[in-house]
Amino acid sequence: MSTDLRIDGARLSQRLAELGQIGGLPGGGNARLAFTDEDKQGRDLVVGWMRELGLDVSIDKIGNVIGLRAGLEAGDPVMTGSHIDTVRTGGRYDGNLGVLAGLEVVQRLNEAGIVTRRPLAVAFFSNEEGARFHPDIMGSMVYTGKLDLPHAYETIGIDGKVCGEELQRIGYLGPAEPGWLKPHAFVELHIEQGPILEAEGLTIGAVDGVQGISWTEVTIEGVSAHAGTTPMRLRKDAGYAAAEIAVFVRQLTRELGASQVGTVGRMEFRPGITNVVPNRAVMTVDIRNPDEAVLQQAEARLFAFLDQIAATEGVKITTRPLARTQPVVFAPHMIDMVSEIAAEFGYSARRMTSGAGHDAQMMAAICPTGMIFVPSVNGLSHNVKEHTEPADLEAGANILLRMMLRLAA
Ligand code: HGY
Ligand code: MN
Ligand code: MN
Repeated sequence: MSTDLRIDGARLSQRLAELGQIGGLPGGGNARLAFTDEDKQGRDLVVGWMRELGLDVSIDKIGNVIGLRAGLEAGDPVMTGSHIDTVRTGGRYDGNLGVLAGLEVVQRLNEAGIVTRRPLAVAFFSNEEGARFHPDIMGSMVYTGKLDLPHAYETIGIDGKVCGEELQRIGYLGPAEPGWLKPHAFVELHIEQGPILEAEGLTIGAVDGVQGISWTEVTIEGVSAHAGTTPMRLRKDAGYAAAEIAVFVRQLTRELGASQVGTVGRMEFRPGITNVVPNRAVMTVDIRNPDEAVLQQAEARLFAFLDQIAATEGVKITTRPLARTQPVVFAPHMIDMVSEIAAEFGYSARRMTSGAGHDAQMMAAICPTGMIFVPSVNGLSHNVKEHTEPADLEAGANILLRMMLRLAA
């Protein structure tokens, strides 16, 4: 079996460009929020490619799609995959690269007439981003039994739609039981979405794990009042309390050290009128840390501050957990294999932990899992300017090809 097989980089970039046209945004990105018409169109395109490549396509009850390629023997497949749903300001590589590189691996093996001992599988998981229906990595959480179907189906989106109904509407509420297929191993190729590889002039990240993630929605209720006549000491200003919380989140990252990150991604005031003190604010807090104990400390500090600001500002604060995952460490032999194969190709590489969440962090609970990172230009992602150089795309996909061959031998 020729081990120096390489992928066709131009074809991979061509598929990325074609998928990127669906929900295409000015500036080069794409918006395909989970279970929207754009998501359906993207799914239809990728499923069409899967079928063209001779894969046996299965769709499960949360819309996860798996394309199976028979091996010489039956048994658990070597699986690769990621997601093709995006955030509203998504780039064309986040998630899409991992799925389309998997298809490129299949096409190269088809062309080379290579059939691996173990079966292979290329998957895309539903709603990895959680940008419309919380939590994120929903499809792979259901797949690995971390979230039950009824709970996923009844989730209400930021647009008021019901998750299960939208999945049904786009025609991807499939018959297969989520998790019916247990992989022998899972490998995900993904862009780094941060600045490290580029800053160090490296091509490949051998990912050792994923940091813990905690998302909370905070609702603050005060009293709307006239902006001119109401003395400051009498105000119950939901907007001001929200602003204090956002400043606290930033302060928390300064106090808890370099690996603590905190983001207030959404903050909405009601009634939202210049001369009316806001009586309602809804905001989200995303805090992450590779160390579970420190992440719990950050959560405890946040909730203590919410109590404190509620008391000092005379407002009512309620919270709703949107997502919570613990830090995950990948299988050492999978991490080492990425480094070894990078060295075989002569690609510069380093070990690193993922700042972003990925489906791989769920798959690590059911099979040996690894991730391959390639650089993001200017460290940008979740931004239409997201870009990875073709040579780096090719390098990552070449490692994926060889790693799947090695795992499936
Ligand atoms: O939020 C994340 O880390 C991922 O992009 N869903
Ligand atoms: Mn992603
Ligand atoms: Mn993302």
